[in-house]
Amino acid sequence: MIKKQPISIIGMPIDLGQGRRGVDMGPSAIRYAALQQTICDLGFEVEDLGDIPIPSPESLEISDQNLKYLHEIARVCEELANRVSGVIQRKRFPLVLGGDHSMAIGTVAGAAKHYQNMGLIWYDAHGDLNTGDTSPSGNIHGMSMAASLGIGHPLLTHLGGFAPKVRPENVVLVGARELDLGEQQLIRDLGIRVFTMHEVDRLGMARVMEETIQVVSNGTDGVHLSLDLDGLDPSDCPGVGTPVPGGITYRESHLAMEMLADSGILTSAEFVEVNPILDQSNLTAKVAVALISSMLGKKIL
Ligand code: B3U
Ligand code: MN
Ligand code: MN
Repeated sequence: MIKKQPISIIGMPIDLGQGRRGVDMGPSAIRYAALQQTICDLGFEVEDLGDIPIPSPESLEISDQNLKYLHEIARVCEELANRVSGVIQRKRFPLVLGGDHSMAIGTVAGAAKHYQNMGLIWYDAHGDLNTGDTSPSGNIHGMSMAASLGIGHPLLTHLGGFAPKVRPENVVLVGARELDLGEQQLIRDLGIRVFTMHEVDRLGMARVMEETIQVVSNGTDGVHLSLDLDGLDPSDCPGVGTPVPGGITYRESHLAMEMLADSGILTSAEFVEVNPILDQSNLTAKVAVALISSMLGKKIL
């Protein structure tokens, strides 16, 4: 990221990619946690472009149980991709707030268009590497990384008119601790770099991030951070739809964001899966804002 590049906030209040209501309020919750003022206080010029309009699940019908709300998700992700692309075109840094993780299909599509080869950091308890054929749930938020790699339904993989968005050799998954069988197979087949909690514990977050930064910046001209708050431990981030115990701590996550800030490699970012209905006093949104501060280079001294 160019130092003090102007920032554009985009809200993506989508909950169609998973089964629990409330994650559509994630962008509001993050704004309520004083996101804009916090970024402003760090010395950045910042604008808020508002939310992408999303239909509510009550107004829709599920036509395919293996790919729930496929057409609606593809349509709103296309809009998000256009919005993200417009921000980058104006030489600004897109900061997208979610919303369930299906939205990454749009964010990644809009960003990847601007780079010859984009790196991708996927900070998550899950792999999001399912397809309609391997998914145990049919929820598209568990398919967005696969779609970005060009695997899955063409409406998702070819969003924005090109595929794939990223190459397996420039993608890293950090914090994984729940992977379905099909996801494990895909990781092996593609040789995707994964730092499970085993590696986080064993190597420490400093080493994990050093290696992550290397992989995503090797031969790339842009790097996107897709941070699912369920990557953190549920004790730090209880407001998520699918909490998994044994996660990355608050401190480790700050270190990770600070190392990304120091590296200067990020060209776009999204913070997703904040569900204030399941939260305790908006804690998860507050953590999101704190991590965004570190990602933007906040220093203690
Ligand atoms: N892997 C499971 C569960 C899941 C994925 N992402 C989240 N949960 N948040 C699935 O449904 O694909
Ligand atoms: Mn996810
Ligand atoms: Mn997750």
